[in-house]
Amino acid sequence: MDITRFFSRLWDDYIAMTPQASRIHDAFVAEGEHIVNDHVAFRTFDRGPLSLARLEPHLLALGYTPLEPYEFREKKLRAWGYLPPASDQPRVFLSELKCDELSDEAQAIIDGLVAQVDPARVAHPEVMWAGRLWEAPSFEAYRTLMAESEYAAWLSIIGLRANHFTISVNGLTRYPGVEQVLARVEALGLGINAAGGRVKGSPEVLLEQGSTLADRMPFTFAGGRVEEIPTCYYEFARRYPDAEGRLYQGFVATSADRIFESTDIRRHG
Ligand code: OOG
Ligand code: NI
Repeated sequence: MDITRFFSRLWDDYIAMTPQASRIHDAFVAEGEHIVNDHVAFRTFDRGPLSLARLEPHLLALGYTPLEPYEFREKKLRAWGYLPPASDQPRVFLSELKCDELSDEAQAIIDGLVAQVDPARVAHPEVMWAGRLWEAPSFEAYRTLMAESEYAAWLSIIGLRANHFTISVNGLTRYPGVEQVLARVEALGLGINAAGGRVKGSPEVLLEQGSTLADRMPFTFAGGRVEEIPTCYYEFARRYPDAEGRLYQGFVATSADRIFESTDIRRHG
């Protein structure tokens, strides 16, 4: 699949899950801004047919290059950053849950989910926005995962898709920094993820980032219980040039650690 079509399909799925993203995007476009995507991110389980290693070939087929790994010990995650074939295409952040580090009970729940994935579907690039490839879990199973990993609980109901797109603040003309962008987004009535501060990172680490609190929608769990759950969010990133004058291309683990929390139930109260 051609990279433009890949991102257009990915975007369509994302805005269907994340109406706030359309509102934000359209508000900046209405001011005359041209939106450039800094990066998109995906989450997955390191178990079964959807592991990072099984998904990575889709990125390589689009022309992406692995940049470097990142480790999130406390959140039991590992990730890789990927560079696009052309500088006007988004970078990719792909993370996976280290399932071995969860309790036997949580692992059994995850095994039950990934066992339902048809490996044939994983062979197609469309899998990257396939969403949930298993039956809805019960609210009890969701709560069990939640007690050990917000990421696991989120993934069990949302599935594989872009969990955020990221507007490049460098690409905006009317907004000098991430905080000014966050203030504009807040003026639309949307919540900002303040974990670790509204703006994460600094010019010293060559990357500043901020994000919304994830959108919400009602979800029907197995057995019929309906609860409002966090879906996906929007991020804003500003990159700085390194000592050689080249724009920093990587991610920053300490910032990413708090960006993950944009989908946390506890951040939403
Ligand atoms: C990814 C969080 C990290 C970044 O830009 O550092 C991230 C996620 O929420 O899955 O996107
Ligand atoms: Ni991000």
